[in-house]
Amino acid sequence: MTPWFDPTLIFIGGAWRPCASGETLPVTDPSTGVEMARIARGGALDIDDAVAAAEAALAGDWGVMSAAERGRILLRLSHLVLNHADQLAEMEARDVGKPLKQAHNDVIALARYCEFYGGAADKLTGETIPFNAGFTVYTLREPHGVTGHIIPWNYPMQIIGRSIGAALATGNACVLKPAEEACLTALAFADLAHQAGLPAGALNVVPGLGAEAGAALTAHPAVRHLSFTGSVATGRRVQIAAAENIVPVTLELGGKSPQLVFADADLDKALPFLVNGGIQNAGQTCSAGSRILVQREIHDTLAARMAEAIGALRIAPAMDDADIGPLVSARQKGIVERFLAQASPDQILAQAPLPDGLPEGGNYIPPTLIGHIPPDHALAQDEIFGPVQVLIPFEDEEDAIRIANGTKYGLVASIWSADGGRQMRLAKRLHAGQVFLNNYGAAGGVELPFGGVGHSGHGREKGFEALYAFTTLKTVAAHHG
Ligand code: TXE
Repeated sequence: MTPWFDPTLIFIGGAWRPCASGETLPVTDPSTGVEMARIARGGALDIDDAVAAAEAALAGDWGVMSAAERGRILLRLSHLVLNHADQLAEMEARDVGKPLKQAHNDVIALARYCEFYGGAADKLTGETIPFNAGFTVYTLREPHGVTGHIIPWNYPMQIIGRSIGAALATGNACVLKPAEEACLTALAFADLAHQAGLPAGALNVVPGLGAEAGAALTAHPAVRHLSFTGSVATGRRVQIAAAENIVPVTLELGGKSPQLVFADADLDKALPFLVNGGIQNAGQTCSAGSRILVQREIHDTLAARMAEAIGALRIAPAMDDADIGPLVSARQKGIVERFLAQASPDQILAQAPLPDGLPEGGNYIPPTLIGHIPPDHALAQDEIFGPVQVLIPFEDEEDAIRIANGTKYGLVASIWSADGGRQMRLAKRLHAGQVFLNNYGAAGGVELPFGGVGHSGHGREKGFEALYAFTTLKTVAAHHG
């Protein structure tokens, strides 16, 4: 698969060009370990140019474009994404190792974000405020200006859709720094946005290393909003950089999300969600349901059923479209292997064997269920970001809540139970930005506000909430006597 654009270039001011250093970085196919392309090693000079191009767009056509017209561009972009679905899905599958079907789902989600935010662009309104006699007071929702977007490698298209879609709908001009492991679909998206009629400079894409292009973007004084999805450690750096320039920041930093399974749960319905919540995208999902908390009386039954389901999972290179592909990089594989090494043999409740014939250089990890560990064990506390789940028993509601809320994270959670009262009671008490009752993930729902508490971050993306995050509110008070 050869991209229809030159991936060694960066996209600034509506045009392709080499990065200032002229250097490139390798793109490795995670399924095989073989180099498949090269991308630009953008740096501080390129970020300066990208920010200048974004400022020029705001001072030009983009800055005065009506909300309705911005929406139409996003709707055209949505169609273009769908028209290129097969190419985008294959590009992503080869680039990050996700099974082709999952990559296709990501394309559909990207198109849906463009559709949702395209439709919403001209629906965001201010309000009039009753005030003293002789005054008329109203509010205006205005774009921040230049926005910086730092994107990870696990769901590049979905995260670009939710972040760039909302920022463009509200009239910001964006500088996007994709993850060094996953730049191809970001560049493709910029090209499609250009084809859709997005004015030059409204979206600029600078691939490069986090410590170089990423750090330069977060430190740039003309960037007026930062959105970041990634690790807690880098998120902390991004927030510090934002503090230096006094700009708002949205952080989505992953989690260790619990799924609470009570003895009265419909296990037939729950089982696919319990397993898939942990292994989807080889577990490299911020909202992975990686902690299964189960009421003690059904612990052994659930352990046996999960072991059976995990044992039947198919693992293969991304383009073979099995249940699980490789992890994104040898580095990520190393992180997960180090976690797995902390489990003793009697703590491995289930592990799907890796099939014969997998390419030698691929980053494959067998899906694994771990048990017989205390809730404060590192395997039950830390984000592993691989196809590894832990199973922990609880006694009753109090115990379940104590364990569920007992990590530094709080992104999502689910409750599996037939008792409606219990669902309502516990949904209020869970530390999480989203709670699912007898389901997991709500099929991704682009309409649903998403974000965390605690070390999972702050601010909300997706849905209408994101439009508020990408605007600043101005109050106008007119005294007319
Ligand atoms: O993340 P980083 P990494 C978690 C997951 C994973 C761990 C490490 O647990 O094992 O993070 O992954 C850019 N200034 N998540 O190292 O470093 C970088 O180029 C500005 C959870 O890949 O956070 C990339 O674009 N930017 C997560 C992005 O930050 C910098 C998704 C993410 O990289 C930078 C990914 C810097 N100094 C990993 N350093 C989720 N929430 O879904 C790096 N970057």
